[in-house]
Amino acid sequence: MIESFRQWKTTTGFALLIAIAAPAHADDGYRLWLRYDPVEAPLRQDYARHAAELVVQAPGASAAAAKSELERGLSGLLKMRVDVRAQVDRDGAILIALAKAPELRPLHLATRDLGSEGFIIRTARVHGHRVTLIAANSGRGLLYGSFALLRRIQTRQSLDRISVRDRPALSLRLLDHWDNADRSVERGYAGKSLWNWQSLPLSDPRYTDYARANASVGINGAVLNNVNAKAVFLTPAYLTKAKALADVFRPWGVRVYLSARFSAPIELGALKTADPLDSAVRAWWRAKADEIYRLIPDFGGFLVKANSEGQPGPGEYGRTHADGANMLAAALRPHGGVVLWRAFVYSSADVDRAKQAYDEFKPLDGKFASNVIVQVKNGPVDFQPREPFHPLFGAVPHTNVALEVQVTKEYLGFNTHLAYLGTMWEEVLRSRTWRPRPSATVADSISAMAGVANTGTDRNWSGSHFDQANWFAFGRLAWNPELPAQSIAEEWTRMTWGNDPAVVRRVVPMMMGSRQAVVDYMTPLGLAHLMGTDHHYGPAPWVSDLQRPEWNPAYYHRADAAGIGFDRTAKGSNAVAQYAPEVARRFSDPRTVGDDYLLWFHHVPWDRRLDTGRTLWDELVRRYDSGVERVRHMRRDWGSLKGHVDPQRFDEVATSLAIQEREAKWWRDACIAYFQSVSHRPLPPGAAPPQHPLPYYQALRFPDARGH
Ligand code: BDP
Repeated sequence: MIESFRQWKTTTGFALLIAIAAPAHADDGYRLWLRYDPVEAPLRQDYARHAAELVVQAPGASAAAAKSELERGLSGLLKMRVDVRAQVDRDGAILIALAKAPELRPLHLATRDLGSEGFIIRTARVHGHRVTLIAANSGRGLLYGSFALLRRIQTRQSLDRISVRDRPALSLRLLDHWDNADRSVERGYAGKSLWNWQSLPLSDPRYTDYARANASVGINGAVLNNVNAKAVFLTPAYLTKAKALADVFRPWGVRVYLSARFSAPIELGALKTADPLDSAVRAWWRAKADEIYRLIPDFGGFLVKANSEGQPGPGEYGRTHADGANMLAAALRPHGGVVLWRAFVYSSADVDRAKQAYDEFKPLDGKFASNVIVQVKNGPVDFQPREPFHPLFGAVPHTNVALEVQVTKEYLGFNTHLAYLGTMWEEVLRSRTWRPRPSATVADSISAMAGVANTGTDRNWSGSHFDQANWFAFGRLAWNPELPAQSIAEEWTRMTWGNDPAVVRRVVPMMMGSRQAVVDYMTPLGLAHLMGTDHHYGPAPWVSDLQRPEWNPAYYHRADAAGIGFDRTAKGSNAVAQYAPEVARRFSDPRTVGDDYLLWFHHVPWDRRLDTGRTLWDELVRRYDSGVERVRHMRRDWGSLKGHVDPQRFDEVATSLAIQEREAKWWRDACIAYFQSVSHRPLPPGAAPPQHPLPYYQALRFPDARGH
């Protein structure tokens, strides 16, 4: 479903830089990657030649937003006020115009394939003058083009003879906020919810800045409330609040969606049932949809978590996910809305939690209405530091599928551990599903991407400066799943930390290796879910006595005297059979599965010799050590940037990295101590011995004991 439509220039296109004075002022990170600090002279004069005036020839709120962002951005970057004119009357103008504008007719632009969000940026002659033209079929396209132009200046790429043609590969690029009415955020590590439900519909300038940030990376929708939904969000009072947000977001191309509680007809409508085939229930949802669209004419639709972790759903009435989703889809259809129906389901009944979503949803392929999108987490379990791709990707060709990823780092060290997730999502998007054709990837099988947001009221929005990169990378990848994670990291670094070559040279490799570091010190070689079961923060591989089997870390690692890992081959749970035969074959064989997923699919004897020449036990210990080692290097590399980065942000990152190093050791030592108690193997020579005996770690409780 993705059209290949790339305009990515490799990083070699970045302009070379001259020495930059060390930034001295304090900075709290509020401006995100939209900092617009002055370009250094003489490059600034060069860019200024391309901004002799700004001419906007397009009506509407999004074109006005584009204009205001360009004025803001250019005045910051170029340290001058840019003249705004009605007509191009000199060389060096920036002209923003709808493709159908009469001025552009002589250019014969081909814009049909740009759709409603794509844009062109190119050098052109208009009224006899040399201009930089941003053209699109809609105001939103112009807005995205304007951000793309600013990004080029922010990353010091040349505007001479520019020729860019771009459009999003996926039509829906959404942030899912797991925000509650009391402003708490489920799995939020950046303060409270951005939405002040108490004072809404009163506005707040931060709502606009949120929408600007999203627009700058192409995010075009926001689900306002938690998937563990409360019916209150569908009451008239809350819909009025949602409308206020929708009104602020609209010029920036961001539509509002709501998580809908499936049992709302009972809770709000006093009906006896929420059975999706009941006519009164259907009428209730129709009336609710009509009411919403009267307030929010471009409302995006509903996100639904049903029959999952205690949420109500059609299963209670003996109906399928398709029955439930289609009922809501019918209510939204007249208004153009969609239903995002989550496939995150599991229960203790199954021998392998990883299998349940596929088992429930695969038979429903072709049964979902055309405005239903089944939203599938990247892996079959739950946002672990590393999982293989979810077997539903590519397996349901007659169903619209969205990829759900978690921007907030619930299982990757919250906001204190630095982990750039661009590499993780690149890995998922590029995974070959072999279905429906051998070359098919996860990216080919999706029409939407949703990211569980990491935003909150912290001044830096995301709880740490580097977590902003994950918001940024999510948007960039949802726009173009083929973008390399490294290029995105470099863009973000230049926009966020500046173009000082010393900074770019250090920060980009730090980011690129950071997620693997977390994998190695938490869950190496395909292990998963070794963390504390309620907070999901610190190590707890010893937990095995919780009431539901799949809540226990021991359920996932299955360590015993013989070995470690979850046998998902035909001899075990046979989860491998859910993949295409080519993939299943590779995953089934411990010699071909690869280190990354070894213990995800296999129970491996401790003394089995791996490709590396080491035994499994020795390799495991080595991975834990190397995770800690990488963090140590990140700290050192960051430390070398003192004076190259403003002091406040420098110190904050340095403090987080110190926490991360301490906690990486905590993870390593606790896991090794535990696995050693099971395997009874000696530590390999050179390995760091755990600092404490096992009972010490087992007694640690988060968060009070985090300062160990
Ligand atoms: C789990 C989270 C839980 C969410 C659930 C979900 O721990 O808070 O409600 O995912 O995705 O990872 O619904």
